[in-house]
Amino acid sequence: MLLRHSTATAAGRRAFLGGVALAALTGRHRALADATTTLPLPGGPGERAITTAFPGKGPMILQRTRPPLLETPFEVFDPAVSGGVFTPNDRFFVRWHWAVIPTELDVNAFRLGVTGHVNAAQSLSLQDILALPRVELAAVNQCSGNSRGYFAPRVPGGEWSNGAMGNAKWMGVRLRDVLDQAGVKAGAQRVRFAGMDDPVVAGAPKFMKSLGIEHARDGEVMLAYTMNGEQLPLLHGAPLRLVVPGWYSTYWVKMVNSIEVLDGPDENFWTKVAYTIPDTPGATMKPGEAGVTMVPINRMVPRSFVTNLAEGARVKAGPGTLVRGIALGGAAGVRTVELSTDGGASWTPTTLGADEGRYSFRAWQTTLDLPLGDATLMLRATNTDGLMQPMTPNWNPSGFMRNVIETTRLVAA
Ligand SMILES: Nc1nc2c(c(=O)[nH]1)N[C@H]1C(S)=C(S)[C@@H](COP(=O)(O)O)O[C@H]1N2
Ligand SMILES: [Mo]
Repeated sequence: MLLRHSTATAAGRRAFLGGVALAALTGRHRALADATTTLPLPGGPGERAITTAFPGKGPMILQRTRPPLLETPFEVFDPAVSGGVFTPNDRFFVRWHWAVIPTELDVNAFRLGVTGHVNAAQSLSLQDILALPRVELAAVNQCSGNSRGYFAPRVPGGEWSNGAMGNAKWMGVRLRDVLDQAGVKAGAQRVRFAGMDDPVVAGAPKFMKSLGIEHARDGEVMLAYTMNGEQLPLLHGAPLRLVVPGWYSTYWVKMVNSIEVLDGPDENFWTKVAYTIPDTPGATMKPGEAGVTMVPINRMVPRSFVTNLAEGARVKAGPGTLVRGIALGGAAGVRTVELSTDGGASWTPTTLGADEGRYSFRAWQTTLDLPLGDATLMLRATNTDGLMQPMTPNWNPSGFMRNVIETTRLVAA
């Protein structure tokens, strides 16, 4: 039994946030004895174990056990496999920085502190949170380092393939409404979030992230308590996680129990030093280049993927080859997903699927008429801000923000 429901006094509370336990988090994580997968990472080795040992999770690619780093096997993103553009909770990627993660949650004792540059510091119970207006939004949660394994030259970090992303419907409350309970004072600059997880090593910096005050109060940033209509799983940050639509998931702080309003800059390691990118178009620089200005990572950029045909797949020559997949617009909606079979000389628009909201994955599909022989598909998304995927890969020392046009080689026979 993965989630244990314990004493919860109010029915509403039980419905959303029944007491949960996650004993296996610190327990034995074995990879399945034989199951492995091969990720097509340049420079290899691409061999990874498939694990089913994590609570509430189906088969996942094991990148690291403690703290958990689990990648979504790419076939899960195919709309025909997942029944749409939402990533099932039990296949959603998992990433934590520090290994001390609560394995149990006492819903009655939980308090969310709202402190700092406010009129009246708050200590909010889950009841208080559930009493606020409810909002729901579809949004892609993508790790800054998704696809890092494709960086050349290679950079240190989790060597993810393309599965450190997922799309869910998040329900919760507006961060603005929570901040208004405390009353943000004039002169507030940033809002910093910390969760219930802790470093293993004494003195190591606790994971925290902050947002500018305007962003925090934009009415879109939310504290979510459900994910795809289910209680937020502990691995994904129960009881409350920040959802920052259109921004990389480093900002989507899990198990949030502290919100601190700052009247100055955030000097914490995780905002100031870690998670910075070159302040250049596409966050790109040359390996070893000196004097590059670095800024905190921020908005996501458009990406698109073929999900029904793997690299090297054999298809029938002639008309009628169905190609489909998903795209994300990043910090804006998907405007077009175009396909090229001539190395990018000409592009043909594909047909977009239902619009689930601008921060959601968007399905696309088209049919091809391929001549006999090898074919190379290139796929390019443009977002509603006019931002387009680039032809050449970016590079930066942390392996962030990859969004180059993807190619898929096929054999038509
Ligand atoms: N409390 C806490 N929140 C966190 C992190 C963390 O280490 N601790 N990691 C962040 C990063 S870098 C990522 S990629 C996402 C992963 O979210 P997920 O595990 O729900 O997919 O959580 C973010 N929120
Ligand atoms: Mo991340």
